[in-house]
Amino acid sequence: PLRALIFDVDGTLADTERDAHRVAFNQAFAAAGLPFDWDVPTYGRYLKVTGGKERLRSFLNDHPALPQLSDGDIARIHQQKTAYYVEMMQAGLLPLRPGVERLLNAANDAGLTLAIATTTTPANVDALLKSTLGQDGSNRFQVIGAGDIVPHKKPAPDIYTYVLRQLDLPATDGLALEDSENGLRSAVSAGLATVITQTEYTQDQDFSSALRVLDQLGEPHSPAKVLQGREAG
Ligand code: XBP
Ligand code: MG
Repeated sequence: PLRALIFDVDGTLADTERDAHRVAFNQAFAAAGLPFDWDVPTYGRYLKVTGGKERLRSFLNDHPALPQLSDGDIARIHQQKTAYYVEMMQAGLLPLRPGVERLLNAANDAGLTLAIATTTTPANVDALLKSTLGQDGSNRFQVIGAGDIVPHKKPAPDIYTYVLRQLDLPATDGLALEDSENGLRSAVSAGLATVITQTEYTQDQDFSSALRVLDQLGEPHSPAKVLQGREAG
């Protein structure tokens, strides 16, 4: 039976990548005096690498003419990036995606357990949940699996396996909500059925192993849907 919903954060709970994570990285690069930044398409390409520190390392590996950084430098720049990201969340400008809060409430009313499985740094999750769901936003989730607590980030199954173990549930009792192919591969490898809500960055990815692929969780008659319907003619 279905007992738990396990949510990814970035791209699933909120559209954080383009206008928050990417911008925070660029602020941290500028503050460190680094001679590069990430435009929207470049960031999209490097989203294939999950984890902010891992993403920066991969970018530098691909650009040998740029100044190369030690692991310590990357960790410091990434800490600064996290601080900028948390500031952005505290400013409260980034909403949850359409329908997310309604689904959280409905799941809660139905007696389902809520949990989080994400690659992102815990401070980022906490700041997003506080700014969108209120001071006790994090308490709505029984388990929050985030960041470096497991050895291998998505698409490895580790973070979902960790969360299931903490919940003491078999994968057949859970449903994962994801926005990306890396996230889908992680959840499916852990044995979870997965619903995808696509984003601008992930809409062309391979979701053939998903239970369902949706453009969003919003109300069937939400303005966005109506407008899309009109565009489609
Ligand atoms: C999210 C990520 C993260 C964020 C940045 O993937 O890949 O790297 O972009 O977070 P998912 P940090 O949605 O699949 O969990 O900079 O804190 O690593
Ligand atoms: Mg995601």
